[in-house]
Amino acid sequence: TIPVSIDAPTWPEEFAERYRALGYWRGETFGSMLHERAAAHPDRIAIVDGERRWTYGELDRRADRLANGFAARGIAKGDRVVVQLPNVAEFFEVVFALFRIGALPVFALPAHRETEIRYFCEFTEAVAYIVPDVAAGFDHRALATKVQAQVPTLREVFVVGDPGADPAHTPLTDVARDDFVPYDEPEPSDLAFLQLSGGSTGVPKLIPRTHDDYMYSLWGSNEICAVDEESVFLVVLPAAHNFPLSSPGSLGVLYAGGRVVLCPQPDPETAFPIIERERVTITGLVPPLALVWTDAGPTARYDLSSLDVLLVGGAKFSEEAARRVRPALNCTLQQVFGMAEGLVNYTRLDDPVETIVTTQGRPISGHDEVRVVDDEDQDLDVGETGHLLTRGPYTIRGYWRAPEHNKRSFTEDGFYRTGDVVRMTPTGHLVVEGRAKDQINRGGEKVAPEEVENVVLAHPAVHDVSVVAVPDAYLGERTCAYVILRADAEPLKPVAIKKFVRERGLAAFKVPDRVEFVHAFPQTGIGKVSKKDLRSTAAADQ
Ligand code: J2J
Repeated sequence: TIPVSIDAPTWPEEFAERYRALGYWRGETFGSMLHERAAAHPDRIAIVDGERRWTYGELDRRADRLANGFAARGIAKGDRVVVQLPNVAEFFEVVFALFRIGALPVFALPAHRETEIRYFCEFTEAVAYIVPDVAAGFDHRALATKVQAQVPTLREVFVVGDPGADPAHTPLTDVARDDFVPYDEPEPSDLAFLQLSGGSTGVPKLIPRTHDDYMYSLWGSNEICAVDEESVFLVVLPAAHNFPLSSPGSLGVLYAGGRVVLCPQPDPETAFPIIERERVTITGLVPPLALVWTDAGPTARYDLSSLDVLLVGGAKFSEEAARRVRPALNCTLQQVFGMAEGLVNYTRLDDPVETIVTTQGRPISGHDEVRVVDDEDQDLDVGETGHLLTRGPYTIRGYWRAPEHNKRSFTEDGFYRTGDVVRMTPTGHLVVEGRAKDQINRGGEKVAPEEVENVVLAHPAVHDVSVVAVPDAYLGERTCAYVILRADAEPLKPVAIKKFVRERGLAAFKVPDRVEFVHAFPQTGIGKVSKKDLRSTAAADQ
């Protein structure tokens, strides 16, 4: 049986001992790691954000000063702090300060809006929320004011940039202080942060990651992706997402003593000049962006020759698109199939080209246990397609404060049910064939239909709704909401539903791409809505 602590199940002691004995868990914390790097090479550049360049020494000092300031304001080990920052240098100052005092960042994405942020703050009983002033044209301070009025635990709002008019908001620059304020430091086995799950349920699940386990995923990734102190990593995707954070991501590169360069926008016009100027060696993209980059590569007016490795993951990268990477960008493609819950698979840099373009890689660790099973949890043979279950040194044993959900998402003996449908090749590489979870993968951004359905159902004219995936040449999948209006409702335009979802404060990527009005849903044999039939209808109607 899985020992269930109040907040999150953890590894049984025998597993923890094994992972330590094998040298996977090195007994480091993020706080100590940065101190060590800063002591070893204080003058090396750690973070580049536009014209700003912070050395390891400076990042370390900034994190220390901010840790003092947070501690002075009563933020303590175990407290949750919702962090919603775009790709700016302060993201690292903030998270390392929180890591140092053992407070847990909750990694919101810049696209999240009122519904998601209020939920994160309420559910985690967050004591603070950290925002930019305005990002991508959206005023996060106004959102913070609203959320603070609704969530009593939320004592503090810290703003990166102009704090604006709300007297309850504090500019981040006012928090840092030089005098040491004592605080209780975290242990390597303690939680470091809460990451967000892509989700298939009404509300996103929170993923509890420890210093020990996450740090292993970083240096394990570094070995596989050849990241070292010469590496220059470009953060193109939102910095807080698990992929650009850890595979090998900004934190992996900082672990290795390399350089992290922040990219404010993912388009080639923004990214290519930065690659040229900073001599970027490695970056990670979701498939739709990889398509845009490979289209733009051959005629680019910028020198991209420093780029060695392009990681592509988050959603299935088609073989055809994968073959275009080297000719277009003259770098090695590394496919990555990962999840914020843990398991990360990579194609290896020296794999044969056929393996690189036709598989999604193999696990980081020799002690990642991977099972491919049928609907009855019976193991299948190599080459057969089934459900992927996994357990290992950096895969969680349960979501945070979700005991009921955990019974469904994990087996009795602690394997995580990924919801992915895969096939294993004789070399141990995985090919993602599909999905069994009710989730839409919109170009790497995950949409839980139930979450969107719940919002649409709140519309007074809506009787019922079902949200399904529609195939899309660019994004892989897009979303379509099938809506049944109330018998007495006036006819509506699709845009009215989209507007309603947006105004309710859901991230823009969750607003249905298409809305169709119908009189009934196809049913399964047992009288449930048949999403399978709806998906076929949606695909045929395109
Ligand atoms: C098909 N599906 C994929 C791939 C993820 C590295 C890379 C990605 C993520 C990530 C991550 C896929 N082909 N190459 O955290 O560290 C789908 C699967 C998986 C889900 C996880 C990382 N790569 N997927 O995407 O938590 O369905 O993490 O279970 O956002 O994305 O989503 P997420």
